[in-house]
Amino acid sequence: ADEDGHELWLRYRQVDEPRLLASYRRAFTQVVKAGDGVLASAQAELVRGLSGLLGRSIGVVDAPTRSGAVVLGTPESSPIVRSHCPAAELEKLGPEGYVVRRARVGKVDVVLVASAGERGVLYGAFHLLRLLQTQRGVEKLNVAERPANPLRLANHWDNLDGSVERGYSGTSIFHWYDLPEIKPHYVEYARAMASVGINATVVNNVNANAEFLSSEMIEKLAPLADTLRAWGIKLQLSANFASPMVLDGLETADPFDPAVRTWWRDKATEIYTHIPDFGGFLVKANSEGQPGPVDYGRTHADGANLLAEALEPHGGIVIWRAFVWHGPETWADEAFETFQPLDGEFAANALVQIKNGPIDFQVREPAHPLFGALPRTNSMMELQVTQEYTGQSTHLCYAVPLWKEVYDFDTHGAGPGTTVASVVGGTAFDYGHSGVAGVMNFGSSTNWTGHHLAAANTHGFGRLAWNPQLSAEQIADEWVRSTFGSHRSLVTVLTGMLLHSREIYESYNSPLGAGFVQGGGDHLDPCVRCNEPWHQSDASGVGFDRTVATGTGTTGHYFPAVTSVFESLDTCPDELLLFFHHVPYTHRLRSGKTVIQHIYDSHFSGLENASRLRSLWQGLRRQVDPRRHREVLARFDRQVDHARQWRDTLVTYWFEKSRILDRRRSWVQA
Ligand code: GCW
Repeated sequence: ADEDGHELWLRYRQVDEPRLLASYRRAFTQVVKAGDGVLASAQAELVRGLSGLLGRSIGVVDAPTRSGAVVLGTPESSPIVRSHCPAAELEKLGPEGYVVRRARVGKVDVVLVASAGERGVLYGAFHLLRLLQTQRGVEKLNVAERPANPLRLANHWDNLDGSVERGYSGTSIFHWYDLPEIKPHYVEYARAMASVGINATVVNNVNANAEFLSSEMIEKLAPLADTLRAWGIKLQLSANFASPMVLDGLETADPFDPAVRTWWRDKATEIYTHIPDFGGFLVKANSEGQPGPVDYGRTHADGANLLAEALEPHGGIVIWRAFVWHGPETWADEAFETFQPLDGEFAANALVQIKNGPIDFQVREPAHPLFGALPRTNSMMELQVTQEYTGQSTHLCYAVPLWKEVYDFDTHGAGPGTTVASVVGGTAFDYGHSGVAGVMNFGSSTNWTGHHLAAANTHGFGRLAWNPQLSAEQIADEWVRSTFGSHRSLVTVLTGMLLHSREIYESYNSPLGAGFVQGGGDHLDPCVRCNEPWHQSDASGVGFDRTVATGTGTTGHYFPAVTSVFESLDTCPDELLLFFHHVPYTHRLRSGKTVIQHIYDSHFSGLENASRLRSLWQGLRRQVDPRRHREVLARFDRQVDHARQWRDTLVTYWFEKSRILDRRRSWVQA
């Protein structure tokens, strides 16, 4: 059958391995009625998933009547859970954690999917289905999980006019003007998000149109919030800081103005009247032209606390973005210098949301120096799922390895071992709120993400947010099997393609941490000359001197153990060399190559590897349905063409700058 990809990784096709199929059919025979709301969603998903995977319809029963019944619930909702799962055990896993295991109930063996909370039941149901999707044995079921990150947030940069900022797969999935009408695809969206553990979503762009907080809009959004709630997802909104002025003609948005404070308090009350579990606000302030507290001589903390105060009585949070900059020279430093001195000044229900690196979602950056440096300020991390600087919807660039590097980065903030994962997971410091946000890549295209393979990033973002310890291999393998099936060679080839894709993109895009070579406003094509302020190439060398000794001092924003690694040429990792140092073109890397030769070689091998990705995909023709195969191949055609453009542009540029010939390819003309 021709496949449009709309089901993403929730395809639930019948298991094609006969012995496994038989064992699954014995292991899962019926689903016991679970309840309403989120429990009903969990039940429906199990019925749908098991029916598909087992290739037979799975019925719902009031009580287990035969072995293989799946019992799902909380101690409140299910007497079987109450009597078979020690409350203390479930409490320990929290309302989002779960157990999946067997138990004997009367004369039958059942499978329990149990949690202290309804969300946990839903996540447990998806876990069970994943086991079958990835063809795991189920003889010994003994799963106990809890999420590492409390907040697992989707950020949509969707505008009121239906456009999506940095969206490469069509227009917004949210049809604002048709609200309160609920489209069927909202439910599919919620299922996809819930399946990887997303528990809140900000539906509008951080460059926020104030209209999203208008009374009319709030009323229209309420049914959308209801739809999301059934899948354990809280609705949140990006708030324009000047809303009191734009919407109600106040003369100021000064956080210290009593009328402004009243306005936000009333607005919060109004929102909670319609959306009782509203998550809260996300704010981009005093950044790239957005209004903010600094306009009134107040600090970012003053601004955040104004909104926090309004949300506090209702249990809401305000997420305040740390992304502020005023030009290439200070770009890597400004967020740190603005926010670090404010540590301890943010309200208990406020968080600072920090991009993974100090620049802007480049293919490689060091971790942001603010991680670990805000011990008294709830912090969370912002990752970009939409591939603004990493090939958009044209290039394959699987970001899970990149994100894992950030999670694993040791900030030394509370001594050695203070990884970013421990900071945003809330265990390193005494945070009341913390977690991870992903700038989403969903749009109106039939397969949601434009490039079929880009959905691996959506999936990977959620899975890592749940558990950053999962390996990139595990996550890629899981996505491939659920999306394309478990054909042996397909799994090996496609998983390998995903895992290498980021380094391939990097090698023809910007090796050695040079960064920011995409030009114009669209950030897709090379514009290496117009970005000289970022990579600082000149006749003498290349790279941005961000050392304390001779440069901008960015290295000094890290904790001393980290500073010393980045500061010295002897210890700075080669892949970040040009991010921290300006070096002569003849500087030798650990490989023995000069920087310029590495730049040349890597652009050539990058293109070769991009073509290799294309031919590997071609080789999967028999294992992938025709439509998806054709559509992905067309993307690879474009990737290869574009990689050639990248290679030619950058190699030419760096030859002109350095006037050093490519040792291997003397055809490069002077
Ligand atoms: O990544 C850059 C983008 C902008 C974006 C901004 C931000 C939403 O180029 O489009 O605006 O950062 O993160 O605020």
